[in-house]
Amino acid sequence: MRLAGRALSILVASVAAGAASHARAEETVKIGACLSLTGPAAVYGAQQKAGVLAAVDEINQSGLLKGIKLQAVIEDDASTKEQGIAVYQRLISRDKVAAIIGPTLSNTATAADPLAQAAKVPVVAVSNTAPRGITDIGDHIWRVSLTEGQVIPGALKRAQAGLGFKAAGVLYGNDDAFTQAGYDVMKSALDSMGVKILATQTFAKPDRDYNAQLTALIGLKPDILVVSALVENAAGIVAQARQLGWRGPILGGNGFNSAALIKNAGAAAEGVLVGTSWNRVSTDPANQAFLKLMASRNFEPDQFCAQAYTGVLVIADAIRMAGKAGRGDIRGAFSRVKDLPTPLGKFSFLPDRNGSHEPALQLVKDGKFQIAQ
Ligand code: 1QQ
Repeated sequence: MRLAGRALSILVASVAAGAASHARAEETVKIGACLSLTGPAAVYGAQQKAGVLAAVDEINQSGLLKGIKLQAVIEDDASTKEQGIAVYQRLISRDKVAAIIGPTLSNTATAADPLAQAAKVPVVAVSNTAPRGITDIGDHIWRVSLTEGQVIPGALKRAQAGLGFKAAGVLYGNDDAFTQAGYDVMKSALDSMGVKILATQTFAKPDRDYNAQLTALIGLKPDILVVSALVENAAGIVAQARQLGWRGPILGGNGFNSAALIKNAGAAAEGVLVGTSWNRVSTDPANQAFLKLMASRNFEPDQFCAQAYTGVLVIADAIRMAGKAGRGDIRGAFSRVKDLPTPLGKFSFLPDRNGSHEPALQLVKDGKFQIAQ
């Protein structure tokens, strides 16, 4: 009996193995994600991690890539250039990833992306918004996130149509690639709109007291404060401006696009305006499906989650079109990604490897980001 039972189980096993050999062997393809999970950009990184994992699970379950299964390799760049470089080295040489998503900050990307370019590993930036110094690193660096240049001028114009401001006070971080680039965009947009910049003040990332700068700006009686800052600084700036009696509008750049701004600034955040790449209330089926997916995972997504999710979708679409997942295959298929349905809208790359879709303007109202209609 025991022998017969054993023989039977061997027979069953060999039949199963025979059946499996007819199917295509499943290949696992590693997608690296270099995200800020600690340090000042950690609130963005947590959202990005959730978006990457949701997209990888969804694609694997859908069978879209036939015999290919995606595996996310997520590493923490600690919001610094140094860690970003170390993470890229590991992803490229140790993990041999087929593509990299990230890094979270433009500042880190300027240091890490050249390694991927040199190793011919395709990168999809999902949150870098500095207009220059990212995709122009080389032909392996692509970007899903709209730049400040694609979002801020439109946001300022829409805000001005509603508020009619004529004079601005400007405040920006002068020690970060993104906050500096955001400032450049804000200045040229205000100049071209004929809005007078009464004064410009700066701060650095470690600063927590902005009273001197804000007092100087508010004293000049601008109609609006325009601020380029990462979220940790942004919340403090907004709160301190209100404490100093500022009742007017504040318009922020991409760094403001986090619920952490509202959580940390509290009621002071009411009325803050932010340009965004993600229209959270879009009724587009791809956005509704994304919202449903994240709700099923008990996760409240923000723009960074939607962008990271989209980054994985873009890589999967390239693999689907190429029918294989080598670094060169993925890189070669990016230019064929056209009108891909995503939570950000129908997504295509521009010839300069930057993304293209509709931005929106949002306003903090009743403790939440609301799309300004
Ligand atoms: C950048 C950004 C940050 C505000 C978000 C990650 O846009 O560094 O480019």
